[in-house]
Amino acid sequence: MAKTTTKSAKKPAAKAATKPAAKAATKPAAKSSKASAGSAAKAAVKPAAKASAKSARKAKAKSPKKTALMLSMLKPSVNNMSVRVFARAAGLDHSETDVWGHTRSPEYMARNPAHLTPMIEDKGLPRGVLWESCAIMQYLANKHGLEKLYPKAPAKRAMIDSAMFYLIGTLYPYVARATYPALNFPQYAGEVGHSDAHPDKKSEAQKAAIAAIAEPLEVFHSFFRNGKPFIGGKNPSIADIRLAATLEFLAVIDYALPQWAKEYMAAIEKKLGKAYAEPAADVRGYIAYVKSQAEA
Ligand SMILES: N[C@@H](CCC(=O)N[C@@H](CS)C(=O)NCC(=O)O)C(=O)O
Repeated sequence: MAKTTTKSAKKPAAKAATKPAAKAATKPAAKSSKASAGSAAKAAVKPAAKASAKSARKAKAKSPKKTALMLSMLKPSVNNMSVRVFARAAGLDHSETDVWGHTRSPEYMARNPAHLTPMIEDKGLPRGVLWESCAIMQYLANKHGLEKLYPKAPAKRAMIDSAMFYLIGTLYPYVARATYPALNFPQYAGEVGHSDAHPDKKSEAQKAAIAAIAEPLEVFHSFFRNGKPFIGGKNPSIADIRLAATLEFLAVIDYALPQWAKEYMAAIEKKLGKAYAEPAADVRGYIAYVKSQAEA
């Protein structure tokens, strides 16, 4: 059975913004999700025990328990939610450390000069760490042979990669411009929202981004899903996890999702169960918190 342990970095900075989200998630996150990869690894270890000592050692080395995954994350973030959902859906034993307020500390920056989360630590990696949500999911899916989440056949895999790159390069910047002001997240340098432009100009830029979301959204529906329940086909792939998590942020601006998107998100949550619901509760808890603050 795969385990998820959640640790918190000790600084008080973590408290303010993550408090409601943390409350919602600490309890269920401590519980484990079903271990597809974990049990697959177990099954592999059993017969290996009968075989030679060498192959038994080899099988053991492949066990996720031996290579327990360490994930540095921020609970309110959908970039992080993607990897947190993935790790649970894949049944990977892992520990999560909430690094709110620590990403620019000298210790963190020494390991990750991009100061980004999600970040995993893994001895097999040339620099010991890996960031970028999609790269993390691709790496772990490759490493653990998780073909259901990330197909191996080149043409099928290319579609998953295309959907994820399209999301990161096109859809996500619109979502960030549209939602970050409401989420109280800093905008990227160069954005109108980051500048000292008049509030009307910022609001104009936000409205333009909100209007721009519809087109890529429809591309995911009509092109990537193409009549299938998920981009991955019958089952959600890593691209589906990444898309559904991204769409969670739109609740903060009460974005009117098309019906298909509502049904799609519900279908992913139904299919992945707690693996999706637990990390989603953190994002939703944070959104409920900022919305209640805005109304107060
Ligand atoms: N494209 C990246 C985006 C990662 C990202 O923007 N992470 C933010 C949280 S949403 C972060 O860690 N920011 C902390 C910082 O920059 O110090 C991914 O998908 O992982």
